[in-house]
Amino acid sequence: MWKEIEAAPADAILGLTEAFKKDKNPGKVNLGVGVFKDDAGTTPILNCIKTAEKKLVETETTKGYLPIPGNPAYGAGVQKLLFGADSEVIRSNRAATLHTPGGTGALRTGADLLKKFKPAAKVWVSTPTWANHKGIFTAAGYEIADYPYYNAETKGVKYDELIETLEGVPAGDVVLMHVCCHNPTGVDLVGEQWDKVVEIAKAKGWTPFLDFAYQGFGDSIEEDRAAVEKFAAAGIDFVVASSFSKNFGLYNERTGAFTIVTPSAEETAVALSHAKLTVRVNYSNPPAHGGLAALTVLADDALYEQWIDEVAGMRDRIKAMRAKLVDGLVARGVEQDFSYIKEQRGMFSFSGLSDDIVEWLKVNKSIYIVKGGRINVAGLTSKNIDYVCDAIAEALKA
Ligand code: PLP
Ligand code: TYF
Repeated sequence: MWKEIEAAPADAILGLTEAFKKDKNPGKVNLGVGVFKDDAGTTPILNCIKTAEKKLVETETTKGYLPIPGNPAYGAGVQKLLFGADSEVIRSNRAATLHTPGGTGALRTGADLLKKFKPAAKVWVSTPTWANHKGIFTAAGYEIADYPYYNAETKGVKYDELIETLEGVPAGDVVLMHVCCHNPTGVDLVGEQWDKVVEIAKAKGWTPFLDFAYQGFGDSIEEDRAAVEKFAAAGIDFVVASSFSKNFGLYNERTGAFTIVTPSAEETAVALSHAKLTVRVNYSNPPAHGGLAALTVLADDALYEQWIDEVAGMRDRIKAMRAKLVDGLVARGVEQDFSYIKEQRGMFSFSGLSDDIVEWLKVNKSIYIVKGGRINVAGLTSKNIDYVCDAIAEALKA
């Protein structure tokens, strides 16, 4: 049956890694795919996870199926991360959490669940957004609409246009928002800007869908959840897709969570019953290992402290590389102002490099950057930073 069918194009981000692997240049640098790397250029297993995994191996007695929503203790642990341990949402049983295969699994579970009850809803995404957002929601049958977000001139958020658009989103539509460390821009809403968004969501009746893939990569686990707490305090319906790929380094263990918040415990129980049906026909129940490892860390005071330190270590390393990149370009006489890269948050920097420069860097220097100019700052190391700064300086002058 495949004879007549044309091959699909490679994924814009993962395809870049395939090209990188084939490149024979020993000095090649992959600044594409969003994976944390340490200064040695490796994606480490966190020490807290190593310890947790040892514990698991010693204490696990079965590989029997998990319940459809996963281990209830995992859901409780995730809710503490999302809302804080003494949150009203938790006390009132207004949240239900399902262990999902990664943040992607959470997004798709939420997309399918909401589609069932809002078949005509559009999903609104930021311009730009993570490429897979459109793919996931399109696959779930949604029409996609865009809201203004990144301002390439100011390197900030188009706040007034964003607010105007959100004011006009029809009740019942879904609005997908990045809680922190926006992918790909690294530019987030702050403080009162979130209050305004929450106020509009409440007044207009659209459903916030929060994508939370980088908790801890902005300022801290607690500070990065500020927007989630604001939505929770509003007493409205919303959902959250959490990914633990980055902050627990559990990329290939496919560890995430889908959380539903409603105004009452009764509604949440109804929502959960339907979410279970959605999961049952997709992947039936989650893969256990990554979630159990994360739960082991969350449930142990010493491992939790170690995790907080390790997340801070990843965050600080990325911040340090941002500064080295900006200062390195200044030191090479680059006149274009790149200082905004220091202010961007999370793993990514929307560098402002044009697609022509991005292509030039790939062809001439074996430096791989996503089209649109997104740099994975964690791909910079003390070994390759000078090479990258030299190459960008040369490209800008070429
Ligand atoms: N959402 C955003 C914004 C992401 O950047 C990512 C991963 O890069 C995800 C969701 C999905 O994460 P996971 O690998 O856990 O599926
Ligand atoms: O770099 C990014 O934005 C992501 C990374 O299954 C990624 O696309 C790669 C594989 C995957 C999920 C996310």
